[in-house]
Amino acid sequence: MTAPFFTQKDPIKYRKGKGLSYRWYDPDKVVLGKRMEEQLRFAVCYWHSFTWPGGDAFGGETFNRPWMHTADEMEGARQKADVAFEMFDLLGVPFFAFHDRDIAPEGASLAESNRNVREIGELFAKKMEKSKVRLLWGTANLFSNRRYMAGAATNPDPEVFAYAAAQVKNVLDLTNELGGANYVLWGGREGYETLLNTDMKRELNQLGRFLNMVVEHKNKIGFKGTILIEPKPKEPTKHQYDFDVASIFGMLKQFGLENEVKINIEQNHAILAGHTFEHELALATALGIFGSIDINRGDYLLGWDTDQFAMNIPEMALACYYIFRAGGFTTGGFNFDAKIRRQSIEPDDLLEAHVASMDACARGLLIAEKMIKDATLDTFVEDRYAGWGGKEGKAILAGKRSLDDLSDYVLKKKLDPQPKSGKQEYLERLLNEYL
Ligand code: XUL
Ligand code: CO
Repeated sequence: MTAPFFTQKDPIKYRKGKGLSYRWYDPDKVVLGKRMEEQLRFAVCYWHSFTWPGGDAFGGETFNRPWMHTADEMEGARQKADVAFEMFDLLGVPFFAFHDRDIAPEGASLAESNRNVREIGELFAKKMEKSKVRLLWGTANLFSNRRYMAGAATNPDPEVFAYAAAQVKNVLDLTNELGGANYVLWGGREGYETLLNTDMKRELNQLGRFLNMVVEHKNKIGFKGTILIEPKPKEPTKHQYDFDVASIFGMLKQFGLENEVKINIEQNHAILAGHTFEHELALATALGIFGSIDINRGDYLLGWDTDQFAMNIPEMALACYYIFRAGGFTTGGFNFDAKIRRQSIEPDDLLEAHVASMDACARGLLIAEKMIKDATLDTFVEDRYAGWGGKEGKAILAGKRSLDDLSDYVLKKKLDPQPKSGKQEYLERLLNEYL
């Protein structure tokens, strides 16, 4: 018996109770027209919290979780589910997210692996009857097994493509049955290690076909959730095709999927792509393909995906500003794709991490609310483009002016447009006032 695993016994509440409490995350507080819980839609991720053993490139397991050392792996998977639901209920989070291989061991054949995933899926369904936690998204792990070393959908071998498709079918069906709000595709190894052995045109077409098959299956089974793609520029491969929001948008257009698929943006991946988190958020909302986020933080001094719990309040404020000024989430949410450090070996460190990061996000939301309500920033940006609301500006955008027309216009009016200050330092001071 693994549960109770945590020393914390009482559900964690806003500024109440013994032990841990939320200082800022008040689920019932109405922010920008909705309860905080409904705005932020927090999800615990199964993989980092319960399946990652604490290893790094130089050393193995540090956590010694009991469910990772059972003689019967399925017994371990059931114990892990007990602990996961214990944590969901202690935190009071509204959602969780999983990969097929985090929740159940891979079997000797796909049929056995599918059965293992389904058995744990049934256990989830039973536990969800007693818990308020819902499924934010499911996904298939198409990157750990060696069969996927050269990619899943972009593999040179169509049998690997078929295997990946079969795995996705099983998890998409399960996600649908569990009432999941989304299904995520992260192209773990959809990229290349060396161009010397790679036919990029072929691989991109394979990826396009795969994505279309996922959407076709979603429609066939009547899945009401959103299909999301998660960009990441590199790691594990040298170059990944789903590099960032801009390149995914191009791909979706190419494959005719721009109205079918949305994006799950991860903070750490944005940084690896050389962008800020808010750049990716602002672009996705501008293009109408914003779906959800994986919330964590990278280390600005390290060039890899450290997946630390997000704690930086100014960063969360800006992220929330761009998410909520565009209306916030529909099916998406804040998924904690974050892991505690490998020295954080006490069970309650998992709770501390989530509580601290939920508070940081809640503070970010409260700051964003001030920024949105006050609207000084928005008004400044609107004024900056005010000229486009005039007769000529409108005519240009409506396609009613040619280069000839504009040349005549400038010459006739003797135009000599004067530059205006971009006021960056004023805007940065303004931002600091809200914090
Ligand atoms: C990997 C990553 C994934 C996806 C889901 O960097 O972020 O865990 O979130 O496969
Ligand atoms: Co992620």
